[in-house]
Amino acid sequence: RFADVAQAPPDPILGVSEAFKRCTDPKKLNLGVGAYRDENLKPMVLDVVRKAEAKIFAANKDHEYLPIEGLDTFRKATIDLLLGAGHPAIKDDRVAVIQSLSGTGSLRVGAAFIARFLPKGTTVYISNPTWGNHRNIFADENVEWKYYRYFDADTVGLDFKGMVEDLKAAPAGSVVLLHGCAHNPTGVDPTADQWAAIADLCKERNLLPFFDVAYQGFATGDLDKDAFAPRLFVDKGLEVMVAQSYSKNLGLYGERVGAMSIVTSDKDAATRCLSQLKRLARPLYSNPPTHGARIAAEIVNDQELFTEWKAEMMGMAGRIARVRGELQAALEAKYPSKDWSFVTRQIGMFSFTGLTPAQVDNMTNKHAIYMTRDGRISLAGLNSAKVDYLAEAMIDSVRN
Ligand code: PLP
Ligand code: TYF
Repeated sequence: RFADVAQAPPDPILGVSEAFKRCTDPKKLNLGVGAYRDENLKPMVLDVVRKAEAKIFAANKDHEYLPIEGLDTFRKATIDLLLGAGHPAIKDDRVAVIQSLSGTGSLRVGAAFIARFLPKGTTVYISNPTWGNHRNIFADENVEWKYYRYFDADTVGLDFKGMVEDLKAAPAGSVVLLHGCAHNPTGVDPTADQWAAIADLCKERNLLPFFDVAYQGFATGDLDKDAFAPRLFVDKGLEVMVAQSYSKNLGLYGERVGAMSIVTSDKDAATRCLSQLKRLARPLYSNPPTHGARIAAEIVNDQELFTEWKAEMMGMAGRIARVRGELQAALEAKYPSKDWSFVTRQIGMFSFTGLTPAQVDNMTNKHAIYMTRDGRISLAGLNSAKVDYLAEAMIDSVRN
């Protein structure tokens, strides 16, 4: 019965962490997973998270089930964070928000919603490349997906023309998955004007934008600026789906804190959409976890903690920006004839280095630097002390 079950392949990103753990080389460096590390390359718990937890423990709360749709104060905080408190869509009750299992679980509930409530055969267009799990999430819900062009390796920038051509060719009613900010894995986002053009195209072609917001705060360090794209689309009158995650910006990775929202054009539709999101969640996991939602709600709904969070967020984004600058300078000093400017042009946690799979193997096998085979490095896993070592390994790898 079970003897014939085939071995599943490891996750291309989380598998890198497993290999890193097994490695005994003292020089080893994990630039695989997109998880923030402090300057000592240790996982970090934000001070505001500690403070919120102290408040929660002091209040002696119980461990009852949350409602299927999650914690009310969390749901409010999360949509306020996305659209800005007092946004007309929130005031008009046009948003269905369900707390779900972080970004991944929220995307999955969204995929289930697409499978059940959008016309049969609706295709989701995802960027090429994208976070590897996007494909699995839609495929496992039997939702068809196709790539749209996104990254231009020659310019190490956005292939905006290709993206627009592909979206123009998508059948009306298709879903377009967009990274809210800090595109994973490329670190390349559309400009404000390009976002506006994409929004107009979605409107003209009746495409449904589905934002994956996993890095709000990590692009610019500013939570509001990083919500520019979803806010613009909603302000242009588009209905959107949004999956949000607090894994990165609050460092709540293992607590599974996030939400799936649908911004509709009328209140009754939002009420019905929420009822169906709850219906989808019930047989999947029944109701979401409590602790992380309480933490996020405490922080976003409390002026003082919220202000502190913004400062800590700026600190994390600032550290990443600093090591980016240092890495680029080291690469330029050691190999001046090559253009390394992409390192600081890219934003968010990642740099897409252009290293080929064979070069990545050299990084790992010869230099004990762990990264994904698509050539992505997580700058959150780099510190000043390791910059030279990384730069030398990269140059050794591109020269061989
Ligand atoms: N979407 C993108 C683009 C990501 O990089 C990630 C990874 O963190 C997620 C979604 C989901 O992460 P989580 O399920 O931890 O919130
Ligand atoms: O891209 C990353 O590194 C993060 C973390 O299945 C992650 O998004 C990676 C793989 C995965 C879940 C989270």
